[in-house]
Amino acid sequence: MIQEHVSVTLIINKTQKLDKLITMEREFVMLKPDAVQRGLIGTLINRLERTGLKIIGMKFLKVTKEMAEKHYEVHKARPFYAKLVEYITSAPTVAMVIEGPNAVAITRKIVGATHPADAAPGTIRGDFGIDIGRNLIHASDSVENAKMEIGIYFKEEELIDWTPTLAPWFTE
Ligand code: IDP
Ligand code: MG
Repeated sequence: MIQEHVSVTLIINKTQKLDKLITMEREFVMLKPDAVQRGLIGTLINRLERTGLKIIGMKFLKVTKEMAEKHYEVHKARPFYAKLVEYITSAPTVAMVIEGPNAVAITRKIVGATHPADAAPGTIRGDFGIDIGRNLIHASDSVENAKMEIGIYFKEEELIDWTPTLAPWFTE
């Protein structure tokens, strides 16, 4: 009886550890040219930063046509594709990699729906946008796509492994 109890406890502990491992994610975020032109870099980064998700990479860059075509390849056949590439390459951007538990879902929630008119108040697109073609920010929609997009904009050695001192106040 005691033996059974011990093994059940062990299984639960293993499952909990596994959960933590599975949910630790990397998310790719880009502040688009309209966000930079409108002077919103600090404001928008603050919204992501204050969640407790950890920034592990950041750069200010003008996206090249080649980068944009790779990034938005999935939208190649869409009618808005050419304008999307023109928009994302039109002025500097801020590219970021953000890490933490459920980083993709949490970031996408803060970013809001694609069209600012559908985006909830309190989200970045809901609070700062009006036009789907000027929706301020990109965030990958899955861990897999985040990995691919991070690879377009960052070398692995540009991502910093660090421990925020407040980490225990954000996660158990
Ligand atoms: P997401 O950015 O919310 O993930 P996606 O459907 O992946 O949305 O579209 C990528 C980007 O393409 C959007 O953020 C927006 O900039 C642009 N886009 C999407 N649909 C339209 C459209 O109907 N007209 C103009 N631009 C669009
Ligand atoms: Mg998308």
